[in-house]
Amino acid sequence: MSSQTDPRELFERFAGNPIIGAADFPKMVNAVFNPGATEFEGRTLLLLRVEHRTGLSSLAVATSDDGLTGWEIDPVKGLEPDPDLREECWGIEDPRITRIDDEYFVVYVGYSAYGPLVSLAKTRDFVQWERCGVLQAPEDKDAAIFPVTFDGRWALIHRPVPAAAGLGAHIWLSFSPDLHYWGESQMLLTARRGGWWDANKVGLGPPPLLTKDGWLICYHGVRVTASGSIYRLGLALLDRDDPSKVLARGNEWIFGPQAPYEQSGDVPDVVFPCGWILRDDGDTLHLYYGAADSVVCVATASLAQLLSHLEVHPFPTD
Ligand code: BMA
Repeated sequence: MSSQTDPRELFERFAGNPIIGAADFPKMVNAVFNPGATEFEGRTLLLLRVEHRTGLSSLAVATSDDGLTGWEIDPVKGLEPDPDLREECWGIEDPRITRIDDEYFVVYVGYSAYGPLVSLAKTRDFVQWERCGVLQAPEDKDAAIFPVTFDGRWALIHRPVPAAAGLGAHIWLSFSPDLHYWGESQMLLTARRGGWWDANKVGLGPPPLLTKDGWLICYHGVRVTASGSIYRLGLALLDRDDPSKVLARGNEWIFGPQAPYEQSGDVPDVVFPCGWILRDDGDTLHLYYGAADSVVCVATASLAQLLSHLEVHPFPTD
């Protein structure tokens, strides 16, 4: 299949994909994928999940002037798992960055011996970190906080997995007065069932993005097939003042594995974004994603086109 993006697609793959791979690291590593993204000191900063040749992951930083080319791996910045913390004894993964003033709130997956969980660390420079502890117990992942509070409460999107088999894994919303104690947990976006592309398992991609129509959500849906899982992306829109209200959700996936670097790798047929950046023109959106759990890629969309897409896709049935 051609790696050229069909002109009818909403996202266009960067011709220079993959933008970062294992060979870009001075030390031998297995794979680099699932990056968080933000702007830092006038440059694009990606917080990369680096999977070492132990199988365990840590977070490293790469920066670029234009967000597409000239990526430089930073020798100092990044976050290592703390060997004294049981909640991340098997590494740290899949960071989502929310910038609030000059502080970056990084929600990441801690891989504990009791399952994956959701942790938070804060930084101002990606060198010094303040760990804020576990936000959600296992099994939970695919989480990010909103950059604003709602009636004085912080809001976290996350994806717990029920212990009972066959119930699906759905996206939840929880609130906190202090980023420490979380409650008021409620279902936000359910995995659909049956033949849908996002049947049985969904999870948040990048942190929610405030737009003129509300909070734009990009989420992954997992389709299980005879030859493995396919991770694709869909869109939804949440109310600006009450993020528990889902205003729209697309029926069709808007991005899926098509290019060779997405279809083959350690885990074939995976596109998995943890970050996106809306550029200064207010419309160009760069989506940063891991492809096939092996490399880091970028794709570009028009925010206006994503919002119009949702307008013509009424809230679906399941
Ligand atoms: C998910 C996460 C991601 C990974 C994806 C595909 O459950 O663990 O880190 O990219 O599976 O393997």
